[in-house]
Amino acid sequence: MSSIPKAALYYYKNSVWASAPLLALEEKGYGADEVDLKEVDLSKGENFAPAFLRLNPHATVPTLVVPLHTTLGPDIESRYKAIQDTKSIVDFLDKSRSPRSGTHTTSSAPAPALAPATIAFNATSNKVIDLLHSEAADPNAFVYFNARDDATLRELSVELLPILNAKKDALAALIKNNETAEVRVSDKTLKFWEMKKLASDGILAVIQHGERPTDQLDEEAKAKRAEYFKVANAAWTGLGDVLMQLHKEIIGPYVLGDQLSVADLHLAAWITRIAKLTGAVAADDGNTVTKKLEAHIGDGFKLPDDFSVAEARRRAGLPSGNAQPTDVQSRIAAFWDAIKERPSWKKVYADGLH
Ligand SMILES: N[C@@H](CCC(=O)N[C@@H](CS)C(=O)NCC(=O)O)C(=O)O
Repeated sequence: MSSIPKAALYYYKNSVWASAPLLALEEKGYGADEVDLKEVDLSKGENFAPAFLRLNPHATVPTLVVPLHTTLGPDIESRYKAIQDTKSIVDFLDKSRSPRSGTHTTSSAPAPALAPATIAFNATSNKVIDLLHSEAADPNAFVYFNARDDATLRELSVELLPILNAKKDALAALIKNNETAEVRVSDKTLKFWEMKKLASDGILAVIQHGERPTDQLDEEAKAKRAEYFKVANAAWTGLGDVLMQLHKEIIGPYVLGDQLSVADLHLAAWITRIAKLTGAVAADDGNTVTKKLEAHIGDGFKLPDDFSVAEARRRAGLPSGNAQPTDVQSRIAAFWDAIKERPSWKKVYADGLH
C-alpha cells in the first residue's frame, strides 16, 4: 500500500470556479488517480461544516489540500496545507506537473506549461484573471440577479427557492446545534454563519414572492423587488463593460493568442456560466453564444466583430471549415469555438453547461 500523501481537490459539480482546476487537471495530463476529488455539496451547505471551514474559512470551493512534503515516510506525521482560491490552485497544478517532474505520476500524458512565458503575457494574464474574479464579473452573483421583470423573476424563483431555502436551513441548523454542542465553534465561525444566513435571507425576501406579479405585493415587498431589479439591471449593464474589457485584452482565440494558458481556464469556467445564464447550450457555436449574450445584456450592447474566423481556427489548430477570408467574429465567439473543442472542456461540461 502506498503511503505517499496525495493532493485532494474539494469541488462541487455545478461550481463555476471549481471547474477551472478540473480543466487544469485534464490539460496538464494528471492521471485520474493522482488527485483525490472530494465533492462538497454546496446545495446542502456542506461547505459551512466546521470540518470544511478548517480547510477553508471562506467556505468556498475549489480548495486544494496538498501534502507539504511528498516524500514523508509512514513514521512521520503527514502535514498538509490548503490552497484556498482558484488562481493559486490553478497555478499550483500547473507548476506541479512539468515534463521533468516524472516522479509520483501514473500518467504519461504531456504536461504543457500553462504559465505565461513573458512578462508582458504575464501582465495580460493577471489582468484577465483579476477582472474575471472582480465583483462586477462575479458569476455566482449573476445567478441570483438573473431576472429583470416579473416573468423572468417567476422562473428564477422556481429554480432558486429550494436551493436558497436549503442553504438557509443548513446554516440555521449549524447555529442551533452549536448552542448545545459539547465543543462549540469559535465566535468568528458563529458570526460567519450568521452573516451568511443574513445574506441568503436578503435575497430570499425577494425570491420567495417571485411567483406573484408586482401589483399583488404589499408596499414593503414591492420596494424590495424594485430595488432588486435596479441592482440586476446595473449588474447586467456592468457585465457589458467587463466583456468590452475582455475584448480588449484577448489576443485570440485564446487569451494569449495560439497557446492555451492559465487565463483561459478561468475564462472558460467564467464564460460557460455566463453563457448558460443567457440561455446558451453546449451545442451553440461562438456566434450564437455572442448573440445570446448581447440580447441578454440588451440596450443595444454589441461586441465588436473584428477577429478573422479563419485566423482563429488556424491558431486553435482547427480545420478551417467553410470560413471565408472575409468572415469575422467577436473574440468571445472565437474563444468559445476554440475552447469547446478541447477534450478538457468536453469532459468537465459533459453533463451540460454550469
Ligand atoms: N475567490 C474564490 C471564489 C470561489 C467561489 O466563489 N466559489 C463558490 C462556488 S463557484 C462557492 O464555493 N460558494 C459557496 C457559497 O457561497 O456558499 C476563488 O477564487 O476560489
